[in-house]
Parts: sequence; C-alpha cells; structure tokens
Amino acid sequence: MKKEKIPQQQTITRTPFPASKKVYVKGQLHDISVAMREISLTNTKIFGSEGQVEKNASVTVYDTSGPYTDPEVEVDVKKGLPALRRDWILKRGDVEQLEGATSRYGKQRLANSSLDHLRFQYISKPLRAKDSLNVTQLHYAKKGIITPEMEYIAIRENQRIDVLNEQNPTLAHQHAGHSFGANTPKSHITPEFVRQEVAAGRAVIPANINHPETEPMIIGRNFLVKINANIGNSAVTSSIEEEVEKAVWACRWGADTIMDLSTGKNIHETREWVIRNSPVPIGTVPIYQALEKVGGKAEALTWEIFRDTLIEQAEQGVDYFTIHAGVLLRYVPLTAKRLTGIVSRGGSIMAKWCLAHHKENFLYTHFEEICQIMKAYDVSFSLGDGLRPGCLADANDAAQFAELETLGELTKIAWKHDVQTIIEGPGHVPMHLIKENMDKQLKECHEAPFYTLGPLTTDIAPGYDHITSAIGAAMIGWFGTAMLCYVTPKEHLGLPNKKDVKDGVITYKIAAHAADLAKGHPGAQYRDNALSKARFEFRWQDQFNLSLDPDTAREFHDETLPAEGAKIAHFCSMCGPNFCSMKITQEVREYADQQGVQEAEALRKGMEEKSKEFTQKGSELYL
Ligand code: IRN
Ligand code: FE2
Repeated sequence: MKKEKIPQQQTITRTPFPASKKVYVKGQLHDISVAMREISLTNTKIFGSEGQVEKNASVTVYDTSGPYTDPEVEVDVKKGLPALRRDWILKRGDVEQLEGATSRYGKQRLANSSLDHLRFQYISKPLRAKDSLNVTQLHYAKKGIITPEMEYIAIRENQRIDVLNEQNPTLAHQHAGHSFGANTPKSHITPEFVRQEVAAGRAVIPANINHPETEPMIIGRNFLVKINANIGNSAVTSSIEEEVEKAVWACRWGADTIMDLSTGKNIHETREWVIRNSPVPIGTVPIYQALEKVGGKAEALTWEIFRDTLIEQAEQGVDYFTIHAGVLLRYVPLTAKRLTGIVSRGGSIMAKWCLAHHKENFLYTHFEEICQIMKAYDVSFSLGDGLRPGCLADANDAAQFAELETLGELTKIAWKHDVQTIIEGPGHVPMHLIKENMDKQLKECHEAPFYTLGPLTTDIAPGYDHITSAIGAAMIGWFGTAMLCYVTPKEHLGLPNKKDVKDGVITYKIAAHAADLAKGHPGAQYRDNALSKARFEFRWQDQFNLSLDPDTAREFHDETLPAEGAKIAHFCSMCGPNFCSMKITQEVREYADQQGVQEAEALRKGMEEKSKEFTQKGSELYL
C-alpha cells in the first residue's frame, strides 16, 4: 500500500480578514448556526463638534471562507473540517452506512472499497440512501419539507438584512420597483421561499450526503449570483498540498463552489483531501477520471467504467457532476465547419467515442441509470455544454443550440427522478449575442439554473481573459445566470497559480455582485453604500476593510502614502491634497454650515473660492 502525501498545516492560509470576526446566526426552525463575516467600522467624526462622533454600524457579509477564518476553530487538514451537516443527514433516517459488498451496487462497492484506506477516519464508511429511498433536496422540497440546509441558506442569503436595516435605515437596500425573476422576494428570503424555488427546479442545493463538511448554499437566479473556481492538477504540474491550499484560497476570496478538474496521477487522493477540507460544494467532471482509467483512449471508454467512477466519486462526496450527455452522435457533424471545432474537453472525449463506435453517446442512453445513482447520494447534475463555442465566430451556432435542446429534454428526465439539475453554458460569445443565450436556456431548459463559463466577449486578449470573460459574465448574470464559472488570466495559456486563482475569483466576485445590484437582490447594495460613506469621510481603514480585496487596496494606497497619518488624511495621492473632489464637497458643506447659505449657493460661492485657490496653486503643482 503506497503512502499518500499529507498536506502540511502551515501551507493553509488561515489569517482572518482585517477588522473582521466570524459571527454565527441561529436558526429558528432548526438547530443551526449560520456563519457570516462581520466587519467592524470606525466612528465618523462630526465636523465642527467637540470630538463628537457618529457610530457606524458593522457590516455583515456573505462568507464562503469556512472555518479557516475563525481562529476559534481548530482545523487539522489531516482530519478534515468539522462535519457540520452529518447529524442533519442522519436524523432524516433515510441513509445507511455502506459495508463492502452488501450494497445494492454490490460489485461496484467491492471495487470501490479497495479505495477505503484512502478515506478519512470518521467517514470511512460512506453513506447512501436506504433501498429505493431518494435523499435529494429536490425530493424533500417537493414533499413540502424545509430542511436545515434550506433554512441555513435563507439566513445566509439575507446577510442579516433585517438586523442591518434596523441599525441603519438610511443604508437599507434600495431596490423598489426592480424585479429579476418570477418570484423575486422583495424584502428578505424565507426558508419557505428557498423550498419553493428548489421544488420548482429553479434552484439547486448541491449537498452530497457524503460531504457533510459543506456549508449549505444555493444556485438559482432568485438568489445571489454564485461563482465557481476551477482547481486541479494536470499530468504535468502541482501536488496534493497545492490543490488543497488552492481550494481554501479560492474560498477565502469568495468562490461559492470549487470544481476539481484533476487529471493525471493521484486523482482519487487529491479529491479526497480537497473534499474533506472544503467548506463549499465540490464539482467534478467524472469522464476525466474514467478516461485516465482507460489509459487516455476515448474509444476504450465503456458505460461500466463510467458508472463505477460515478459511484466512486459519489461515495467520496462530490456534490455535482458535469456530465456531457447532450453531445449526440448526429450533432458532431454540425461542428465540422466551425473555426475552433469542439473546445470542451468532455465534449471532445464523447464526440470521439461516438464517432469511433458510430453509436449514440452512452451518457445519453444510460441517463436514467445515472439518475438512479445520483439520487441515492444527492449529487446534482451540471449538464455539460460539450458543444459550446470556443471563439466568437462559432457563437450561437446550430451545434450549440441543438445540444441545449437536448439538455432541456434531459432536465425533464432528471426532475422525474427528483435529481437536482443545472445547465452549463458558453463559452465565447460577443456581447450582442449573449441575451439570446439566456432567453433560449430558460425556455428550452424549463428555468433550470444556468451556469456559464464567462462568456468571453472577445478573443484578442490572451493574458487578460479574466476581463474579457467577466464582461460577459456580468451581463449574463444580470440577465439571469445563476452561477458564473471563473476564468483566470492564464486561460488558454497554462495552469493557474495561486495569484491567478485569486485574480480570477475577485474578478468574478465583481461580475456577480454587479449583477446582484442590477437585479436588485435584497441587501446587495448595503456594502457599497457603507464603503462609499467610508470613502467620502476619509475613513481609509474602513474603506480597505469593506473592500473585496482589502490587502490590495491597502497595498496600493501605501505605495505612495505609506505613513500612518495618511490613513486619516483627507486626500490620496491620486488627486493630491488640492484636487480631491470629495474633500471639496465636504468643504462646500462646511462652508454652507458656517455661512448659513443654501447648498446650491454655497457651491457657487465655494467653487469661486476654489477656483482662486486652484489658479494660485496650479502652477506650483505642475512644476
Ligand atoms: C461551465 C460552464 N460551461 C463549462 N463550464 C465548466 O467547464 C465546467 O463546469 C467544468 O468546470 C469545465 C468543463 O470543461 P469541459 O470538459 O467541458 O471542457
Ligand atoms: Fe476558450
């Protein structure tokens, strides 16, 4: 038995965010504690007063970083994260622990149990639904059951907006009149609303019963837009340790889910480490591992090998599977005249198999059996877009849309089995063709959540494809895409390193949040308002601490004004002390106070004086 490498504790980033602490909000229906991050702010000095201050309420934000940023929680990567959901799962009474060959999938279990020595101690025996029972969140939702997962999500999505509104009504969300979906909640999200959205198939909760470490989250267009970060070693680079740290790192900066796209050696061990240490759902593309098992020869793949791989990964705790079941034999010729052909890895594997055997895609022909497996563990489908366009010239073509129709057909079958389903989308699409993608997806796939890769809006900027794609991601997120798959600056060029992962995640956080704002998600603008107030009042530390990436904001500021005093200065090096518009506006207000004049009048007078000052100082500044 070979020894696998054990990740070293010190490689995992655990520093809490500045001025932040982890807070836990209690549930009302269930005994749950929902983790959030509370950012505390400094006071505002009231101008002209004798040291009087206005207190600024702390800001609570959605937190994907898991227990890593809570110094009170002991984390040992060798043991994995605390199994938050384990009791909830067991309490439902519909699962059993698997023992060797006794299970329904006897033979496969026997094969897979040879991997049990690679499992972590406390869940060394995987769970599965008891015979003929269905353990999916969709199944419970349809039965009218509000699970602890659903309540957790309701509390989490609100970011305690009710409490925040009470504390500072002027900063409450402003979204009256906006609407972004069929049943968009206007004030706050309730557990019952979560249940309804899941029951309708408009949202999914990826939550494999063998991944109890995950903090429940939801993917659906009537909730916050989510982002996924891909990690994974390839045959050429990176180690298990690096992959675990990359996952933790991606969650730290805001990844809502992680896809482990490992190929090459040690796929099973890498995934085990990643899952046991991941507070967010994990997705995979099982066909990649199946391909490794047949020595990389697509034509050697069989349904049986694929099925065993699915069970192996479901037992490990993968929360969602990308399955390219819509790549049909008759669609392959539709890609012949494309500029860049088939760019999806999974898509090209299946196309090759179909052509080699001149047979229909086995993922399509065995789809109901796949559903049977997925519902026994609550693995969600992410129906793969194997025929997505890989360049602008191929966007919205016959092959892409033919596959989308098939994904719609498969969604209905998955729902018949109460298996949760999301639909993957493009790719490379110019801005003017993006809307059509969203509209078509909603119609063809019966409002199942859309999960898109970008889309990249131009092909001419390798090295900057996090940006070319975030433009498309923001747009499609606004139109209704529920989850955005990040693209890093290394896209098309190489495997992302830690910096690329962070850059990709932050870039996608921006796209997702911009979409939340445009859609009017309750509470989305709260953080923007708090940051703007800090900026206007020259509370620099608060401005840094409220930002998506406090480290970079602080570092950029300090590059030119490193002195501590500059953190309270009423200017920065961008405009200098005399040209800061915010400072001038504040002075205008003070001036109005002193002179007892109306603000418009003060502005006129103030500007006159400023203009004099400007003329005098201008020449000095430009020397
Ligand atoms: C997301 C939307 N469309 C594709 N994706 C992601 O691309 C998917 O979730 C997975 O991470 C990766 C699969 O790539 P291939 O196998 O389709 O190239
Ligand atoms: Fe691409």
